[in-house]
Amino acid sequence: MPKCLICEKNYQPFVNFGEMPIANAFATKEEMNNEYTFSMKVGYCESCNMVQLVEQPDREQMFHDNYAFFSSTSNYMQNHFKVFAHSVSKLQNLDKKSFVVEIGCNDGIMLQNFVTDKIPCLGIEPSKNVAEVAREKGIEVITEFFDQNLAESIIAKHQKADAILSANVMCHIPYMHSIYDGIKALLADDGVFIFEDPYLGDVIEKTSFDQIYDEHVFLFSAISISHLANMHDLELINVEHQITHGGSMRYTIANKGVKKVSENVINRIKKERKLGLHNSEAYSSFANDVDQIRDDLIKLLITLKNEGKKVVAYGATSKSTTVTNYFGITPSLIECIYDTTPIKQNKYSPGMHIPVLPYEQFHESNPDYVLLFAWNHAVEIMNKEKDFMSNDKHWITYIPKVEIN
Ligand code: JHZ
Ligand code: SAH
Repeated sequence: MPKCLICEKNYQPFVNFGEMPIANAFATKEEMNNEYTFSMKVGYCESCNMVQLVEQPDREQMFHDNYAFFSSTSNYMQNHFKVFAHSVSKLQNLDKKSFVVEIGCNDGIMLQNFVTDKIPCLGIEPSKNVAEVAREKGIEVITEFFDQNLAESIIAKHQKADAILSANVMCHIPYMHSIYDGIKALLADDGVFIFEDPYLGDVIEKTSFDQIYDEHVFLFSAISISHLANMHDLELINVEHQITHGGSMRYTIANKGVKKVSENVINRIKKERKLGLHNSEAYSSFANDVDQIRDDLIKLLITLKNEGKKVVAYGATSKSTTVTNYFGITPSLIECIYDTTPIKQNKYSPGMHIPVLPYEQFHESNPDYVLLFAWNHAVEIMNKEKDFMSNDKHWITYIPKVEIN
């Protein structure tokens, strides 16, 4: 039986996706012959309530100098992080004497706002190619993995942080205790650690199984984060639900006893208990629910193929690697995937080898149906394509169930 990454108790997996490739390993023809895979299972620890991947590839397999995800590809997300940054400045009264650290700053989508406002900041970003884009925006970046040792070296060179921020990064890191020890050391007495990640409650309610892939080691809840913070003499003082990435939660953590705990925390934990997230039964039907989506989607794609329809996909997301590989979606069902990210273009999707083509060719391809892999950006994308999609063309979505729009 696997051992919990947080409390070391044994737990049982509740869903098994089989062998999976690295979600962001978009491959050239040569690389396609030598793909790394790992066994992807997810379990729930009854002792500390943490939902987690049983096995995870080494971090260097995922985060390196050719990392394929660039945060700034979505205009909606650019605005989201601008509003996020300004809310932190207001909460902590930040000024030119303050210090902000972001863990996993990627291309600088969040920190660029602090640079504009002349608030001193530092990004930690191990994937060198995306870090370089952040540097071009005038952001100071350390290209290493954050952990307790790195936190100590930041304190020695800079000062304690008034705000430590992180978005869609904490759930990527298996060595949580070293992270929290580092946060505890780096945080000023009245500092805040604010992070957001895809929310377990949304994943269970919507069966958004494609949030599960190599990079996502944990699916957090207020219950599990409150417990983890406590283990490190820290305290969960606020939670705010976000609509980003299909439903996320923003958690605010402070030194224990220093700041008032918001009613939001108590209310959210009550909600989670009502939903049963603290009981293994909540996870018992998940695998069957995923298989129902698989059966419906595959049936639809085969029907469309038999009718001679042209079906393509939109957004070569990390999430789509779970969908295509678990469902067995090959180029015979989906011709290609269109995406705006240059590093993914003219390569093949991990495992199923669906060609990824430049977005510029999407309109001329004249599809009948478009499978929206970037369903979390549905509002932004459907709005952008509304004129093009109006003539007898249809979107297909599959979270929470298969639908033709
Ligand atoms: P998107 C990544 O997940 C990986 P992914 C990571 N593990 C994570 O947690 C989240 O991000 C934060 C393209 N696109 O955001 C760009 C268009 O082509 O759903 C991207 O390749 N046109 C860190 O990969 C993809 O779609 C558009 O108009 O699942 C979107 O990827 C837009 C808006 C996007 O994240
Ligand atoms: N914050 C951005 C980027 C998310 S992508 C956003 O929300 O869009 C996840 C990033 O975390 C990657 O760029 C990856 O290189 C980085 N990362 C992974 N492990 C890390 C660690 N231990 N310390 C700092 N960054 C890490």
